[in-house]
Amino acid sequence: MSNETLFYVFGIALAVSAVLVSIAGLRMKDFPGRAFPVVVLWFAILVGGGATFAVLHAKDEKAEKSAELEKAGKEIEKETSSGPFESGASEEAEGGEAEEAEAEPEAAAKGPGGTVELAANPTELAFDKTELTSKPGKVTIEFENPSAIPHNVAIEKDGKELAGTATFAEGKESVSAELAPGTYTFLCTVPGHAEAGMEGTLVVK
Ligand SMILES: [Cu+2]
Repeated sequence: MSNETLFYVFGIALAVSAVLVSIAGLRMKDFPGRAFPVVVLWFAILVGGGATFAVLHAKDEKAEKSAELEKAGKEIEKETSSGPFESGASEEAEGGEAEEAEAEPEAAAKGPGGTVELAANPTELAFDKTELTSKPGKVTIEFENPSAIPHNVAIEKDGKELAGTATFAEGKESVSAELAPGTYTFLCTVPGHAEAGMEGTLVVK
């Protein structure tokens, strides 16, 4: 039986007893008389029991509420922490270098394109080149990272990433983009790497 039910049982018993005692008092001349201590004890038990279970019931409700609150809090936490961590570091790294050609990449990306090779330094935060050149069209950077430090290479125009490889260590990956004539930036977007020197200019002409 729950504390709530017991509270009601004691409450109802108390009310019924009160009615019975008052009826008995009206009907019987010398009530409570010798039964007085018993009546007092009976009421003390009922009142004490009712009060006890009222308190216990209030505690139950409190516990239920805090459990609900905790659950709600956890759900909120889940929602707020589900977004992937994104660093704005790569955007800051972009200087004012790439402001020459304003051509729309898709409109004027016609051309043979080209493939260029790029590698990360095996031990330092650097690429082996700081400038890459290609014909307009589909430009592919074949990127090799011999280092145990994870790197990637992304192509940016005016601080906006156009394409990029995954971040990986000790491997080879390539990235392609349809590029119109202009000056682009290639960089490693791992926080701090472009600032340390993993950044260069990709000239398409
Ligand atoms: Cu890097």
